[in-house]
Amino acid sequence: MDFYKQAGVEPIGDRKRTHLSWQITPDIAGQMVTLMGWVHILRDKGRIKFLVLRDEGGTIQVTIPKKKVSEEVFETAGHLKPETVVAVTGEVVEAPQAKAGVEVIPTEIRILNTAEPLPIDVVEGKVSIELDTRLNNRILDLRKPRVNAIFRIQHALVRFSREFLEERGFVEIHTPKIVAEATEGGANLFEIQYFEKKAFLAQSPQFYKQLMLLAGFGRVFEIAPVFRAEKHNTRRHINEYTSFDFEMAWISGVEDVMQMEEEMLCYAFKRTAETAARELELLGVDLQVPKTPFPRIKYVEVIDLLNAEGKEISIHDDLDPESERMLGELFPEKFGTSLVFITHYPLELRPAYTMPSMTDKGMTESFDLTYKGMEITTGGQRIHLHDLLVERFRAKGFNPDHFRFYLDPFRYGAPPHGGLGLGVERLTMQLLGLENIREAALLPRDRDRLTP
Ligand code: AMO
Repeated sequence: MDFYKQAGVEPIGDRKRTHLSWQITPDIAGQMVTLMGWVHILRDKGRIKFLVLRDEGGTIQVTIPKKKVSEEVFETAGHLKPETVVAVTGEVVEAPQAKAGVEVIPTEIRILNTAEPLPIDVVEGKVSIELDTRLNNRILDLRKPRVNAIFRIQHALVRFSREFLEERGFVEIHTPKIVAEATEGGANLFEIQYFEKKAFLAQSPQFYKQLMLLAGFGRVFEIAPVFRAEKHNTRRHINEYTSFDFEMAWISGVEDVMQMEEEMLCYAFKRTAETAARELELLGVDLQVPKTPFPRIKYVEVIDLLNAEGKEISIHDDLDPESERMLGELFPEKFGTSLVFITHYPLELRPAYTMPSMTDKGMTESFDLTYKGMEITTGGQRIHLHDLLVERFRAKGFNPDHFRFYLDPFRYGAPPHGGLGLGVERLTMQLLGLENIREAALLPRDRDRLTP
């Protein structure tokens, strides 16, 4: 059975892609090239047809004038539809009127696969559609060059952050996501049935990344999904997100962790600006490399700042979305930058494993990094002293016996350490100025969404 014939298409055969669309430039005029991709835009002017071919690198114009191409090519071109999958072989010809200054005149167009009429447009800017409709059709939505670019930029941010840590001796680890206990408090845990037992989806690699320092790794990092059963749909919460965590031993204090993060982000921003320049331009983002050190401000001072602006909030409260929005305006005025560390959170607002402050009574050696008014990182120095750790678990109302797997190793010599957790989608969202975190998640999971 010839599946290809039955589907009305052709196999790729021995054709090999020679170029990506962005590599078709005037200096290769006269060369024969083979491109593979999708029919992005089609314009039929009768005796001449234009097609814009889209591939991973962007788009390029293919021009099909009846009098310059074979009958077969002209006829095949007549069968093309939006999103038909094609292999086009042809000559690169200078064309000052085309966007790239060149176009391709085909000697062969091979239809590799057909596409049915589309539920949403892949060409942007024709009609604006609701995010929900876009997410329902996410695979097609991701084909849009601007949407695709978001994830290429995210890739660069993660790639260079990882590269930075690797060069500083951090070891990449992979810890279980099926766990026995909450790390961050019980409020937003997903419970699962684990054979005869109750288990949970990990909210964070917190306990295990710390334990790996007790296991002798010195510095570790993990980039992996974590799960939060946030009940409400907000523009900055999803129920599964990618947590970028690192943890380092032998620190003299939380300052070492903050310094590592600011240097990592500067490096990642700089290298992303260099390697994802085309994608950033497509999204109209001028990525400036921030200056180090990022400003540091204590939580108590943040509360004063907000109170002075008329916001009713006390040191015992978490920052609500309005406070964050206000800080998004106040910080650039005060510090001239939108990346600001907030430090010394009160004990009651931080998890049991956070090191209490020796200098600021009732506070902790912890921080959040805020970016354009949104928390993108939480971190801190951890308690490495067994008895203090147990005391803090009790103070938070936990039964230490349930946490023996975590607490016991601290009896046998734990190094001083600290670390952080950075939300990859939040970083991407803030860097690109996206309205909703779902735009920075390939396939977001929220209260109402479990597919695609
Ligand atoms: P925390 O709970 O503050 O800290 O989470 C760390 C970072 O993860 C991101 N984040 C989220 N992103 C999307 N959707 C959510 N529902 C969501 N919840 C959190 C934010 C946040 O700053 N174990 C600690 C980290 C540490 O101290 O190492 C923790 O998980 O960007």
